[in-house]
Amino acid sequence: MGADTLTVLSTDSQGASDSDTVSITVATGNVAPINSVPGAQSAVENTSLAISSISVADGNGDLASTQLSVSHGTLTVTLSGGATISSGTNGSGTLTISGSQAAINTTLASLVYQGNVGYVGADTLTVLSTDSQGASDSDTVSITVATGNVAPINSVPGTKRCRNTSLAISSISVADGNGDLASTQLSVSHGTLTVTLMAVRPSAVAPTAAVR
Ligand SMILES: [Ca+2]
Ligand SMILES: [Ca+2]
Repeated sequence: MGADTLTVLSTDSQGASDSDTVSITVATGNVAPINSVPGAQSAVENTSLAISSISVADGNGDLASTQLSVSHGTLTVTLSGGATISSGTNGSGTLTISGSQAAINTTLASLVYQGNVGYVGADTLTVLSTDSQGASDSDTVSITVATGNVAPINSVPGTKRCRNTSLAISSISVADGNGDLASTQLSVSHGTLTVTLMAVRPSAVAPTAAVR
């Protein structure tokens, strides 16, 4: 690529001649944009996740837009450098960022994903970049949305009565919705508590407690 010159030299049988030149400019051929995307992402239910490492480059500098879309959440960017949302809506499941390559990349660096309310499972972020001549590159980023934390819930019986005798209280249990129960503390003010330690199921503790 670059400049070239075509020279035309015509000569007759007596040596008279004419020479002319034609300037030729060889332009760069179009190349498609190339996305750079991160590996699989892990999100938590009802919690936003910044995904800042997406960028795009076009070898001949004519990037036009980058479309982002997910199926089970919303995408939000902060527009900068003159970038605009040319299609879709900021804060929705799909949006297209248009502008210069620098503006698109600065805007992409601000991307935040959040799964739909209560959504737990797999999602896919699709990144589709297109240049002014219609060449494009499409990549995907896997997102796994895990269950958010929920507090343990105790189950306890109603009022218990006893007098100078031990009392078995066998109907206390506890459950944690996302299975990360760590401990259960039991206490009384005017007696003692005794439990028999045993193999414990992850979601339920059923001690034998006695108040004396
Ligand atoms: Ca191009
Ligand atoms: Ca929990």
